[in-house]
Formats: sequence, C-alpha cells, structure tokens
Amino acid sequence: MLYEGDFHTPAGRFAIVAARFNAFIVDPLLAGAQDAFARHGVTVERVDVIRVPGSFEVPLIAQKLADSQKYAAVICLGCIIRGETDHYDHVAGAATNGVLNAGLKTGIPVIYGVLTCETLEQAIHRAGAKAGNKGFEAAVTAIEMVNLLTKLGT
Ligand code: INI
Repeated sequence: MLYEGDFHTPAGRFAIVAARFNAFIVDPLLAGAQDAFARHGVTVERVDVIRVPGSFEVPLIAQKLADSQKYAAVICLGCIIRGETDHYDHVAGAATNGVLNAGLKTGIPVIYGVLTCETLEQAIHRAGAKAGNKGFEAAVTAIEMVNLLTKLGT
C-alpha cells in the first residue's frame, strides 16, 4: 500500500510565520504562499500571517503556533544572505534546526521556507524569478503533508 499526500483542499487553519529582515525577498515569498493557498481552495480567512523580526525568531513563534493545536500546519518564511562574517552560519543553523524541531516536537507539519543564499541574486531567483517561488512551494508542501497525515490517520 502506497500512502502519499494529495493536493485537494485541506480542512483547518494555516499559519505563516514570516521574517521582516530582507522583507524585499520575504514579501514575495509570502505573496507566493498566499497565492498557493488560494489556488488550492484555502480561503484567505483560514490563513493567519505572523511577522517576526528575523529568521532567528521564526522557530519560537512557529513552535508556539504548532503547539496551540489551532493550525493544521505552520509555514516558515525568511531569507538569510551570507555576509562578511560567520553570522550567517549561526542564524541559518538556528533557523533550520529550530523549524525542524518545532515540527518534530509538536507533530504538526512545520514547513521550511527559509532561503539560505550566498548572494542576493540567488535569493531573487528563488522569490519569484528564475528558480520559482519557494513560498508558493512551501504552502503546497504544507497541503501535501496535512493530507498525508489525514490519510495515515496519525
Ligand atoms: N535575519 C535574517 O532573517 N536574515 C539575515 O540575513 C540576517 N542577517 O544577515 O543578519 C538576519 N539577522 C537577524 C536575526 O534573524 C535576528 O533577528 C537578530 O539576530 C535578533 O535576534
């Protein structure tokens, strides 16, 4: 027996946690995620958006939202671009581990839509240009995971 999530309109509410840092990249990711929900029949009233200062702050809020049992899934959006120091590595590592742990601790899909890029150009490409829109992809992943968990009955 193969179990796989599909893309039909899921039940429940969704939360999007989006960093304000690098907003000129994160805002198009957020618009992409909202577009994906709308196109899959998840109406705007069922999607809450929570803004936080930076990607480092995303996991705490994502975990609290997932823990609240109010949401079928939580989508995390941010953009971390490498600078001249090792700050990038710390913020990227913390955000990545934090998002993963929020999902594992709560049992709710917590989706990783945080860009970690070497250059601004790479980020632009992933926020709606050459490499698609990772926010759109994150919302579609959330829908697939919610539908998979429903099928599995877990
Ligand atoms: N936050 C980001 O989301 N992206 C970055 O590229 C970034 N850089 O480069 O510093 C960044 N820093 C802020 C960080 O997320 C926290 O908001 C801050 O350290 C306060 O905790």
